[in-house]
Amino acid sequence: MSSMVLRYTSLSPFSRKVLLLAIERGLMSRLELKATEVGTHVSLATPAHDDLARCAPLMKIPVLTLENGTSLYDSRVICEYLDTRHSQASLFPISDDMRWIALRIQSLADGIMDASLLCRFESAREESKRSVEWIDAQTRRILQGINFLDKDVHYMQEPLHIGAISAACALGYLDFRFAHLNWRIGHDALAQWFDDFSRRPSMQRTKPVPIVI
Ligand SMILES: N[C@@H](CCC(=O)N[C@@H](CS)C(=O)NCC(=O)O)C(=O)O
Repeated sequence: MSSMVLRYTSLSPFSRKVLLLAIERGLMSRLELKATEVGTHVSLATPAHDDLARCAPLMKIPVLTLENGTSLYDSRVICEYLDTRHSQASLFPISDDMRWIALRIQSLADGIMDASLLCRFESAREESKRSVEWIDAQTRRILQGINFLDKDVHYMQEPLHIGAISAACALGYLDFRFAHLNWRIGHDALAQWFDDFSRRPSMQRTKPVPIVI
């Protein structure tokens, strides 16, 4: 059987969202994984990036190329598509109330990841060019986002949905790159939820591991 190609990186929280969904719904054997480095630390002028640009003009990962050659982005679209490719319970709730809550949690978690990546990119700039105000503004978004996720935690219990998956990716990324923010302080319910959620085999399998050079 031909497979779908997922361009991703193992440290990307948005790629992790897609991988979590694929593992949770038994789709991994249908994905061919193609590691594609992006970010300020890599030049975008390589053949791999020309290849990425041909299927995704914004040159961000994850990107999913289907068997018929169509490429899908971003992670929200890919997750929603993959959710149509299994026969287990959908990860996008259909009951009105829960659907909008799950999608809202996904948006908030994605926003926390966006703000975190912006912080990382800015922090990687030379000190003389770096804007502390910009980093502070993104950090404020992250912290306010965590406050709201903590209030929404009762919506993140079973059955599993895309909001919970996204929130886990955002918190996992904060643990990985922003440990100094100590997001658990003052957010006991969220911290407990995340510790329980992190025991899932899908979370263990996709845990980011720092690259030692
Ligand atoms: N909204 C996008 C965000 C994807 C994103 O920001 N991916 C990062 C890696 S985690 C990336 O490719 N960054 C490269 C860049 O911004 O140049 C999604 O949900 O997939």
